[in-house]
Amino acid sequence: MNLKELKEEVKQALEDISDPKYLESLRIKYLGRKGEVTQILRSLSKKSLAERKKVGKEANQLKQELNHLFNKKLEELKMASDQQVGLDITQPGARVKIGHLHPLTQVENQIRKIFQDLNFSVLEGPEVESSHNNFDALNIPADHPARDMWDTFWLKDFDNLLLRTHTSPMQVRYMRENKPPFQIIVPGRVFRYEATDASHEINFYQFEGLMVGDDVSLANFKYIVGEFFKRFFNKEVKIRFRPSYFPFTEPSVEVDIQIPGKKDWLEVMGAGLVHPNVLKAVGYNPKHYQGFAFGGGVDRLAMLKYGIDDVRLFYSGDVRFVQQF
Ligand code: FA5
Repeated sequence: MNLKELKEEVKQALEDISDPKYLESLRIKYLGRKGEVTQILRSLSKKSLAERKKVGKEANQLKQELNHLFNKKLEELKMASDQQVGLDITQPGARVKIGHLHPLTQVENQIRKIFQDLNFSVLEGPEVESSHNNFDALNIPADHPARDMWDTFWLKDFDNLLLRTHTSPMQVRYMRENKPPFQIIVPGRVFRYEATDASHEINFYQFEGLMVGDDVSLANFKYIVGEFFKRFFNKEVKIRFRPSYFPFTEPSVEVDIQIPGKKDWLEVMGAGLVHPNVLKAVGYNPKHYQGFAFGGGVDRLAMLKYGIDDVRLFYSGDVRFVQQF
């Protein structure tokens, strides 16, 4: 039988096959160690050089072609049997679960981005602070009743070290090292030694803002917070300033917002013009510089954005909760 006839014979045989086992026996018959094509290639050694060249090339080609035909047929048979057991190989694969950012991280990233777009620099500060930066330099001396506003975790065995109760000490750190004009934002974790409830945690996240220059005013602050909330909630939010008290700002305000379609006003941040005593404590001349500062709660904004009624859910470690974001 010549090579051409052999090829036709195999092609014919393959057409009628439906059993993979039989396919394999056929493959062995032609391409196995003692198979017909293998035999032809083996027998070449006894042939003349010219014939060896010619037949050898053709036989090798045939071997490749047949290999291809057998593989193709095997694929076909596999697919047919998959379909029989109801397997749809065109169905998209099951989605592999990979982790994602915690909702608080997502909200903090959004806050960073919005302020960066408004030309603020983003900085971070240490969670362990000196009582000087957390209180004294912010115009809250040791015997000041306002210290009660921030129940404090003190570090055992370390005099005057504490877990920062707010991000405001970064105002002090930054101003000591830099000269105005500047505008910064400092997101970060803070700690308070207080009982928890639906809107209070013992550790939570704040973002501090500080803008100081020659004549920075509350009007500038009003514009910046307006822009911030509009971009954060993606709609025109109503804003209200209420007189308040913080030792490190004068005047001081609470910022309330009202989301369209909602009745209640919600308190979201404290703010004010930086107190002259704070400017003096960092070596600025209050006659030359003034500015505004604000501190907002990341958790509270995340609650408003997603309609969550208990801050403690963020820290519950319950994947059924975090998976929803
Ligand atoms: C402060 O911490 C001031 N440092 C803010 C400030 C900065 C005022 C700069 C003026 C100038 P207050 O204690 O009100 O203020 O906290 C600010 C925000 O943090 C609150 O509006 C609220 O959104 C959030 N917050 C306060 N306590 C908690 C808590 N226990 N759990 C979750 N969020 C809280």
